[in-house]
Amino acid sequence: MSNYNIKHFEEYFQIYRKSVRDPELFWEEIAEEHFVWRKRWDKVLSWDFSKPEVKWFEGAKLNITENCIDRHLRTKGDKTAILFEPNDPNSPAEHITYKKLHERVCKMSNVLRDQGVQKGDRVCIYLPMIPELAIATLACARIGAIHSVVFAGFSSTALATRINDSDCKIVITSDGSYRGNKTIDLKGIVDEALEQCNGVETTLVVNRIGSDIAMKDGRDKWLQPLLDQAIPHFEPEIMDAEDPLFILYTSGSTGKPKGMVHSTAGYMVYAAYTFKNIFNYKEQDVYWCTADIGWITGHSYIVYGPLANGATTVMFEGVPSYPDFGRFWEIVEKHKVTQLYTAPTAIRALAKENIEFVENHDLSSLRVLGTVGEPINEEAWHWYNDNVGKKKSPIVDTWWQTETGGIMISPIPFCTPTKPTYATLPFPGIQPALMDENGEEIKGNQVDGRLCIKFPWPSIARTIWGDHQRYKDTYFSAFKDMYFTGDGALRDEVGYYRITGRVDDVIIVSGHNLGTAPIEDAINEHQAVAESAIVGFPHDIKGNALYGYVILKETGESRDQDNLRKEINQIITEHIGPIAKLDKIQFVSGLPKTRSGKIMRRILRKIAGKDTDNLGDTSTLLNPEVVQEIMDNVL
Ligand code: 7RM
Repeated sequence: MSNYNIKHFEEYFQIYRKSVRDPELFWEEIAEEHFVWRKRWDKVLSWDFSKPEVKWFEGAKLNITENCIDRHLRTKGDKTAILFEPNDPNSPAEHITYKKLHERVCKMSNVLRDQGVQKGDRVCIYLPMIPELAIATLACARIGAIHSVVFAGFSSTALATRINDSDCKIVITSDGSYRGNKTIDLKGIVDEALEQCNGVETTLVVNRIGSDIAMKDGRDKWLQPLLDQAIPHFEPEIMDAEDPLFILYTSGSTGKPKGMVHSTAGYMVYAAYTFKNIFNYKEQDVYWCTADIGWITGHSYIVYGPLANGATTVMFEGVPSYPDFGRFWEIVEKHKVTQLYTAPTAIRALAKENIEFVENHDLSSLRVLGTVGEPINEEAWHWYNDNVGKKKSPIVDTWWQTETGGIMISPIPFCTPTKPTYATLPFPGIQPALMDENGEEIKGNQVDGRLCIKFPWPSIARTIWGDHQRYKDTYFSAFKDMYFTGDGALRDEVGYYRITGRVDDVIIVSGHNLGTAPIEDAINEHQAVAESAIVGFPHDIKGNALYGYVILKETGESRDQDNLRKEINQIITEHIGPIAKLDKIQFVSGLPKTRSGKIMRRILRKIAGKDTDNLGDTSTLLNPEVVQEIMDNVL
């Protein structure tokens, strides 16, 4: 029995049981049969969640790009690896074959090496969804540098924080980016960020939009002339299994973003294995994940997972609404996309539009549909299933996190019967547990609790860059010997999981994780603001939108409230990005607080969501009178 290709529901259970009975044997067989290694491992797994420390395939040597590119050259050199669909529907799509990808990654590797980038150095990549983004990412991996891709929608302050946190010495960016019919001045944002980043010696600039930008002498270099002179060969750096492959930042509920560190071998094995099975990948497929490579979904399921399988992976530069809301369906038809992996927020936005946008296109190539990023509501699930999948394409509702590196709970298409809003069953090798508030595991079915994972899997993040203590505190302290996900979940009568959402202070807006703390920090910088609290409330399209409660320093002063609201959102845009803007801002005289001084967000959430019939336990409140005031003035 091949563990690598799960074909029937029965087989899933057999493989799952084996993966729990003997995880080391299970992962060893997969690692052995499906990858190229320069040296075999000495030990499959060593771990201790109390430290916490996890090591997979220790002693092995490899380069992930050899697995994602070189080994396909002989048999699939002329196959399209990356299919680039530009923002402008009238510009031609670009088919980058495995041969061409190899050449471009090697050239980029040579450029980076010439710029002094060594093994272990951190490289910040701040690029739109153009081929150079994937190529730069892979080039870092090829030379053994640690990439830190920052989503190109983040503000200059957010970018600077991330560059400084991991001490990047080089930034790869572009003059600008296209977004629908607008352009964004990316280089301007980088220039602003770099005023706060002393460690950056070089920026390499892709010419994407041909805008007239300032180039700082000695620091800024156009990338293309350097690539033109580079040779198309680069011997991959031989890495240890546990060498860091990349850092990717994710918001926390407190303080600065967490730079999650992923390792090389375990990450590769897990991303490849999950991709193969969860997307039912077959040789002729054209697979499309609509995420940005700036998020973990793009890392694992646009770049590494698909390429490790020799797949054709679509990279889309644009947005679902440009030139109109038929764009996704036009792309599916044009490239005969077989797998479409997107987010509930996109599905909801598209479902709101005229159904003709969908019906005008031939979607018969689609075989598997996927969703990720937040819980999918029943209505969106059915819309996707009925109108896009025509009730024939299974929907894989994939639950996972930046920290987990790969999909953890998901149906396997044509194998696991799906159920709307349920991520269903753990992937082989994943051992979930539901925990109660006293730290006890809740056994049996038809229960709910906090979702933890009991046993390590190959792609678990190894640490938070520069702050191992925070890694321990955040994920391994709430429950003994368990990885705590921060999510709540329920398990139905047959053992299927449904993820109910975050139990901490991270709010997911349009699929983007936003910590409340950094937003509050930004608002509090406004000179008129004394204190603030942000909560999420349900929103038809975004899933959640942000509701801010703001205490002003001087009460009674007749300030223009609408103007203040604008200024507050302006500050948020500058500090974090437009994605974190508040939909509603209510000025209040106080915030409900516990005696220990913690804001009771639970109450604020209920008020913002207009769900105030039962506010729950308010006995620990220091100032109950403020609750009534807030309710009376709710927006
Ligand atoms: C892949 C990704 C992680 C958080 C996670 C959940 C939520 C993700 C689902 C989901 C319900 C899903 N990484 N989440 N997928 N909730 N069903 N299928 O999104 O680090 O950016 O976010 O997203 O709360 O903890 S992430």
